[in-house]
Amino acid sequence: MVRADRIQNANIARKVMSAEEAAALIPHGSTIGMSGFTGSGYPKVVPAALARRITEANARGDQFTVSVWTGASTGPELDGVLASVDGIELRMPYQSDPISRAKINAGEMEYVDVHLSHVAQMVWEGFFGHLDIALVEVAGITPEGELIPSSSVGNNKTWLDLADRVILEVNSWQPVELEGMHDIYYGTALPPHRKPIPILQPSDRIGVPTFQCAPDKIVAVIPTDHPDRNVQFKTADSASGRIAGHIVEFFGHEVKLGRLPPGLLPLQSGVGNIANAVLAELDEGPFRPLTAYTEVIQDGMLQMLRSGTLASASATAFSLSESYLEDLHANIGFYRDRIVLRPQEISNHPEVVRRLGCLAMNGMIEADIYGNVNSTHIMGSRIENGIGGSGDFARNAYISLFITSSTAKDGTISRIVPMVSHVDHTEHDVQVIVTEQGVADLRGLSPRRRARQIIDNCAHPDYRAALQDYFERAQAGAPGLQTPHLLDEAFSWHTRYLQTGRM
Ligand code: 0RQ
Repeated sequence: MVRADRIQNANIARKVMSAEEAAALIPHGSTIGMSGFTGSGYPKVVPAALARRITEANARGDQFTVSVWTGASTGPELDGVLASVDGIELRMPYQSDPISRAKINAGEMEYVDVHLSHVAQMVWEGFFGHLDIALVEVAGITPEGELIPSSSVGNNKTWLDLADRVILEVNSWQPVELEGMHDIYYGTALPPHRKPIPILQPSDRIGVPTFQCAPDKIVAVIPTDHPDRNVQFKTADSASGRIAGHIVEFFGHEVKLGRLPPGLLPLQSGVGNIANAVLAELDEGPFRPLTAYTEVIQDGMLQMLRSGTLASASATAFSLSESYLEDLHANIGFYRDRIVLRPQEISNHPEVVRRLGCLAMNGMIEADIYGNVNSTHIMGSRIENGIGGSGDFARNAYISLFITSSTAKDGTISRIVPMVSHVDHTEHDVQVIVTEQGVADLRGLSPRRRARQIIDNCAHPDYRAALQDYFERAQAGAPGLQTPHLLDEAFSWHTRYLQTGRM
């Protein structure tokens, strides 16, 4: 139910209008900073009204596009509706929407794929140009005119600070008890004025619970009651279960050697089925008490907070299935004491990730025999999603793991290849690779020793001999033996797949 009492400031309440009226305030060519991160906290009604306006303009023969910046991925009511009317000229910094993906890969939408911790500073530096409008979902507005964040923080602080004009969607579907869960840090600055970010534990609070916004910048307020997009998790398959088992065993080994404490170090976990299976296994495992300094709170983390395995979690957003969303809303007080949601420049900040010593676990498209990782591109050219926060965490983690099944597309693709078709994480940022086959611990190894570990421990048996053969012939025929490659053959696995449907 749309609740007018969520807007407690009389001056701001006077700006309530319909989504259509708000969309009419957005001209062609605008750059809009929108809220939203992994399907939570994105504006739900103004983008659709804007899409209708774009359709009408196009029918009249007028051009109408906007540039859209967000925290990360959003939902069909934002990316989907705007992409389907060819309304987005440029998109950054991350997307996972099927329509947007198709438009980008057809060359019809410009896409800038950015490390998520870099976005705010790049916008402050002015690299991306001027921000005209902030379109931000909030959970409420206090009598003093402060904005209560909703289910993600993302880049909202930056959008609200920098935009000329602000449009707010006040969503009464979001629990009002979210107030107090957020920690909005106003201490960032550009060099040479930066100070240390004083987070020493994942649960530390260093900011304030609300966004500040100059009231005269707010030009429109739209009450809504629309739910966030849910994610659907498949039940863990046997590959995910085996990967999870390998990771728990690996951590156990590190604890035994005294290289990790019994409660491990703050976890960062990507989203998806494998990540959820890993969290479920950790929930059963011997490590206590765990903490998380991550980007997104997913089902597995709520489960671990409930069971007490996880003491606290820091992130910038939620990404939950329907049943866990219900659990969050029903027990919001319990979770508010244990979860801190921060701006993504802080949740993913390299300084903090390095200081806390995060254990980073991210998915990948493919890795090569020397440990370079491709997280973003299919067959070297087609974007899947984007680098997201994987680089923020991988380079700065205490231990950086990349986890995947060893094949894709029913075994027709090996995710271990001679040379990756696109590089997101270089061999220098990839310390451990885990597939259902096993673990390649690459720390301290030279490239040729890495190759043996990766081929022997991680490649699927169907592809292992061919990788071994390539590696041996490369050592015989390459122009050097530090990282031996046969350049005319290095991408032959990808070209064979494109030509025959099998690597
Ligand atoms: O396509 O569904 O059409 O079959 O790519 O692959 O196996 O479902 O992989 O869900 O684990 O995601 C890297 C995309 C992995 C993700 C990536 C095809 C495959 C399928 C997806 P279909 P899977 P996952 C913090 C960190 C970057 C962002 C990030 C990602 C589709 O992990 O976006 O890490 N990472 N953020 O069939 C051809 C290959 C392929 C392939 C997979 N080698 N060749 N197609 N596919 N491998 C994130 C947070 O904390 C939020």
